[in-house]
Amino acid sequence: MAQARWIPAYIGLGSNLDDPPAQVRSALVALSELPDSRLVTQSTLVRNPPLGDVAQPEFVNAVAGLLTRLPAPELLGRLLDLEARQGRRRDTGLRWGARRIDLDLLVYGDLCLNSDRLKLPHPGIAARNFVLFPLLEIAPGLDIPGLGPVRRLAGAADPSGLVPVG
Ligand code: A4P
Ligand code: MG
Repeated sequence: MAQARWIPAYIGLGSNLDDPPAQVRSALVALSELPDSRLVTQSTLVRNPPLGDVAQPEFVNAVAGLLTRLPAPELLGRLLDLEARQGRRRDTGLRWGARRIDLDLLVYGDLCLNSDRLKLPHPGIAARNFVLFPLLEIAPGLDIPGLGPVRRLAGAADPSGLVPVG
């Protein structure tokens, strides 16, 4: 059920399969249609190399800022539902193919949680330039609970490798 208060929430979007810019844009449209929520702002899309040891195509990432009256677990449930709806395709007609979109709940107001199902703020933020610089773009005054000002975190990160999608 919707809460009485609007909470600022930030969502990280990532795709590296099946026309990533189009995947990210269509997820942004889906975010704009969430119930009891308003999509307030969205960052530039950035191409960037994959983080981690797995050999895989480059990613396109972005961050969106919402105001929402959905409780955090319900918002997460909606994001997982959008991933499932958008993120699978029939490749052989029998099998479901790879996920095309990753939606992470980065920050939800000043909430800090550490359950398996929902960790807040998202544990990857401080180590991910493809999250920090888009966040800095849309919310330069943001103070990430437990981590500090996004301006300081981005100041310590390396923006090389992030290429705006034209
Ligand atoms: N979960 C807990 N907390 C959260 C939260 N704050 N937001 C749980 C979202 N989900 C959260 O997620 C698995 C479970 O995490 C969910 O069921 C939820 O209950 P998932 O998205 O299905 O799993 P995943 O994508 O394999 O894990 P994760 O941690 O999202 O993957 P990563 O670490 O994001 O790795 N390189 C670049 N350049 N850009 C990328 O976007 N992404 C990955 C994916 C690797 N390298 C990348 C990028
Ligand atoms: Mg994820």
